[in-house]
Amino acid sequence: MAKGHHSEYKKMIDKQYRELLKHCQLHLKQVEQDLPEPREDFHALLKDRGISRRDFVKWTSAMTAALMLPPIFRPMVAKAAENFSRLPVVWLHFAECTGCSEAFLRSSYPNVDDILLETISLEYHETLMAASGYQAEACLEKAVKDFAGKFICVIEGGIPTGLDGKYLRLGPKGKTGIEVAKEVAKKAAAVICIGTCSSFGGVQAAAPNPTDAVSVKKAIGVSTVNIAGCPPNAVNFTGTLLHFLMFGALPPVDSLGRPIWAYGKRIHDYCERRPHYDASEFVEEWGDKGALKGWCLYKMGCKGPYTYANCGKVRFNDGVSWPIMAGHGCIGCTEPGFWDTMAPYEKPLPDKSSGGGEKTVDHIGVALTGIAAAGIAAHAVASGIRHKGGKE
Ligand code: FSX
Ligand code: SF4
Ligand code: F3S
Repeated sequence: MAKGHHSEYKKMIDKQYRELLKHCQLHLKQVEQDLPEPREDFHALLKDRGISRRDFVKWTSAMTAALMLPPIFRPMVAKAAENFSRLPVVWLHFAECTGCSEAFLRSSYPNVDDILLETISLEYHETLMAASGYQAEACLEKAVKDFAGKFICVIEGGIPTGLDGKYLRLGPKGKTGIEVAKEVAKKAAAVICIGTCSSFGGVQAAAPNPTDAVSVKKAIGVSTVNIAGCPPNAVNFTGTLLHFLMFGALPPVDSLGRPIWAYGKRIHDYCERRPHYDASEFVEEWGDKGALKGWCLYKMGCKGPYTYANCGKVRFNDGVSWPIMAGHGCIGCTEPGFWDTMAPYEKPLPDKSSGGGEKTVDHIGVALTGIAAAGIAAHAVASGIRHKGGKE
């Protein structure tokens, strides 16, 4: 690009970010007016858990970068975090292993993301709340009524649709998963699917899928933002909620409903073993010389070239590690139908093209989702709240 064009382009992008920043500032003010007072003093809680001011600043920088925002947004991320506990959330469980909730809520060394999730205004969460039976149902009805149009409906688990949904019944009246999901989702500001089960069906939808389990979108026909992964990364969930608090809109998504800021690139694109892939240095057997040297796991079945997610960038457990760093290939857990399509997990997928190598994997990766550019496009702010109920 010629220099003149380059600076014109930069000016245009800077202007867009400045406008976005203004929108964000106004929106956060609105949040402070519209939503209930924070239930927790966030900074007191951080102090109590041994997180210093410096750690928090470091976290805001990392989260701003993870959200693909320039550093001028750092104070806004901090402000959204302080207001996190204002956001009313109703968290539903359907067919799944509850690993998503477990992964988020049982960290032994809580980091800022864990603490955020702890402060969240959980109006209803079956596995955490003390109430059960009629009392639990009354809690759910009250939350949906009190916060109608304002709460976020988070759904964990796929929805069985066989026998009219009767494989999954909940509560004292024995409502089906389909009925509960429909009732709650239609009153929510937005529906976020947490994990691959609610996003795409997940393990219970794997062949032979005896209960005809499907994604929330397919079961009840609403548009959802899908935080895929089995389990997903807490950063991708907190980041998506922070985005909602900052801009009043959920982030733009790819063709599978996954936020572009988190799922816009492949595991293969962020992988620290990638130079070894490019140099054709592969682990050939568990524990061999290549394994000790951290070579590429493609021949041991790594599905990183077919999988869209930021695991290598944000890692898990406060950035400690992630599957490939720990020595096993990616099994593709953020992709629809991965239990069937990515198996066997320790063997490469059959190469259907004659080309082989990077050309093939790039081609397959792009064909899977057909996603486009990131950057400012990952934040284009639509008017009002996106992804709100309604058929697509
Ligand atoms: Fe599914 Fe989450 Fe995997 Fe488990 O609930 S995404 S089976 S980690 O728990 O939904
Ligand atoms: Fe990393 Fe897997 Fe790609 Fe190898 S194939 S570079 S291990 S993502
Ligand atoms: Fe899942 Fe692969 Fe990340 S298995 S956790 S998408 S590295």
